[in-house]
Parts: sequence; structure tokens; C-alpha cells
Amino acid sequence: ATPARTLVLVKPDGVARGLVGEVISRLEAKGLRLVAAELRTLDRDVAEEHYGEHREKPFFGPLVEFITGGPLLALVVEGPRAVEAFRALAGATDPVKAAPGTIRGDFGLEVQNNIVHGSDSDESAAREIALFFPKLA
Ligand code: DAT
Ligand code: MG
Repeated sequence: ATPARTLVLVKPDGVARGLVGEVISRLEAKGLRLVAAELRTLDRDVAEEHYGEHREKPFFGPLVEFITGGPLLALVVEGPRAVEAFRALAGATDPVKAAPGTIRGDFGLEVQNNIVHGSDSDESAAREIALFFPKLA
């Protein structure tokens, strides 16, 4: 069977702060393997599609502005239970509540600017990988 895959984003705040190497180091050290990588600035329609589940939330507008506001690094990584493994490395959504030792817990202070994205299920991973890397899906 092919190993599980997940979509990881180093969001524009993480790229601007020079945390790309730190994030890649942590996921590689964990044993996850890079399958694809691309630095790009998202169009609004791709951002709205990516975060479609949050369309009705009050933070949706600011979230789309933030995620389209500068280059991000999109990664596909694979390994056993890749979705769960990367979510554990990332930590809780709110970086103040995220445990120290996690990416968000070590580097973040604000919910919106929480440095990384990781797909939340295998189904989300398949959808998000198809959105960012159509040739891989
Ligand atoms: P996660 O990124 O941990 O999967 P999510 O899917 O619930 O979290 O939300 C997507 C992103 O939206 C999250 O990374 C940061 C932002 N966000 C979530 N809740 C928020 C809130 N209450 N205020 C501002 N931004 C929020
Ligand atoms: Mg989510």
C-alpha cells in the first residue's frame, strides 16, 4: 500500500520569519518524507477553496487575506499516519495553548498566525493535495 500523505503549508508568517528550514527539519527528523514542495502566493479562489469549511466563520475574510498575503511553502509529505503525525508536530490551533515542543507551541502567539497548516483527515489530505498539486493526485 502507498504510505499515507498529507498537505503541509508553511504559511506566509512562517516563510516571512524564516521558519521554513525549522519546519522541514522537524518533519524530516520525525521520519516523514518530502514528496513535493513549491513556494507560491495563493490566488484568492484557491485560498477560499482550501478553507471552504470555514466560509461562514467570522475569521474567514481575515484568514483569506492572511494566507494570500505573501509566499507560502506547500509541501506534500508521506509516512505512516502522516496526517496524525504532522498534526502532532504542529500542535493545537491556538499557539498559546499548543504544547511547548510543537511548532506552534514553540514559535506562535496568535491564532491566525500559527505558522503551519496540516490536513485534518485522509479525506481532507486527498482534497487539499489535489488542489495544490493536481499532477500528484
Ligand atoms: P487548524 O489549522 O488547526 O486545522 P482550523 O481548521 O480550525 O485549525 O482553522 C483554520 C485556520 O483558521 C487556523 O489555522 C487559524 C484560523 N483560525 C481558526 N480559528 C480561529 C479563530 N477563532 N480566530 C482567528 N483565526 C482562527
Ligand atoms: Mg483545519
